[in-house]
Amino acid sequence: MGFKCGIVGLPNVGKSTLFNALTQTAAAQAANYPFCTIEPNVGEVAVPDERLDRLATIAKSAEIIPARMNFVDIAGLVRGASKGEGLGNQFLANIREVDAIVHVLRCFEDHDVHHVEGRIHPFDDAETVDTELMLADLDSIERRIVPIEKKARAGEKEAKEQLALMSNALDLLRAGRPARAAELKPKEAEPYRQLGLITQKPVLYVCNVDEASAATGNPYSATIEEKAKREGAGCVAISARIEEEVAQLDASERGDFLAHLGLEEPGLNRLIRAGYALLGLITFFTAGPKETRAWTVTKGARAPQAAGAIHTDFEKGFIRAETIAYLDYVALNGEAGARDAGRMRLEGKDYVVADGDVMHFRFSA
Ligand SMILES: Nc1nc2c(ncn2[C@@H]2O[C@H](COP(=O)(O)OP(=O)(O)O)[C@@H](O)[C@H]2O)c(=O)[nH]1
Ligand SMILES: [Mg+2]
Repeated sequence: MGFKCGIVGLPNVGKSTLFNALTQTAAAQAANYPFCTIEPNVGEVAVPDERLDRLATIAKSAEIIPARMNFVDIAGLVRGASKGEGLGNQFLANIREVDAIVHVLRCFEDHDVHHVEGRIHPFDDAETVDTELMLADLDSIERRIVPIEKKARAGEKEAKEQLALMSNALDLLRAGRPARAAELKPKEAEPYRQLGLITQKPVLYVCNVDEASAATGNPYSATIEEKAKREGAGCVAISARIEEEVAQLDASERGDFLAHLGLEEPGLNRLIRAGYALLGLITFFTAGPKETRAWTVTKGARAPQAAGAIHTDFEKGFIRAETIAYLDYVALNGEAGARDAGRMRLEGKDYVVADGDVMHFRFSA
């Protein structure tokens, strides 16, 4: 499965440092589960979820298999990228492929690390990046809209609908607003997404702060947090430097190192979870003696689709899903306890899966 978050930002803000920390951590965990690096700039990471450990203890599982997602280190975003500057065209091709955008902003001062604009100002940096992305979208829509207009004038119904959505995006972009600001009817959401606009993809700001501010953020990151709130975007403050160091430590050394910095867990865990949520993904579990495993579905998925995440046969022959909410499973000490207490539900094909459901599928082969 290929849910991907693309890491973007101006040069020297810490994208590759962050990406390397992410993949090193994943490589360190690779002993536990099958792992692959797809391409040098694409890394697959496990989604940290403490519920897995609790379920595995109760189910006495031999193995734990976490959910996974991908991060892509997308290089080449500079002023003018939308017009092909720097690695412009390749940059645009790479970013069109991802499902969500992780936008890294430099919120640390360090005279040894050159800033492309010569000053630390994450808010302005964000605008510079946003502007490039909006220009790229504007260019793409303006090129594609002409033939659609012709078809719409000729009375083609589908073209008319598409034209309306394109015009909607065009108005926003011309007003300097991202395509994701569109107010859509539910049935328009999917065709709008199909337009493939970069600024329609959900965004998460990552404030790369100095080491001393890793636990609290700093005044720079505060400006971005406010911006994110206004836009309904996600925001995480992190120190890429620290994450790089943490990634190189043994699991046994990590706890002390993090505690010393006032952190409960690596910032990467927060980043990965935020990325997962940004992609609109939720987790359901299967738990048994062999393994406890996290599975991924998009929010709103129904029980047969969840079954299909495990095996297509499960989806085709779906009969019902024995479902226990995570909290019930833990409180009642597992499947037998939950069943006895009447907390195991038999759900049918219209059931919308809830995050944390522990599921067992009945199907006919
Ligand atoms: N002081 C400090 N330097 C950092 C931090 N993150 C990255 N750097 C340095 O900034 C430079 C550029 O980082 P890099 O990850 O290659 O940036 P990219 O161009 O966005 O991929 C490197 O020399 C990093 O060591 C940080 O959190 N603090
Ligand atoms: Mg880089």
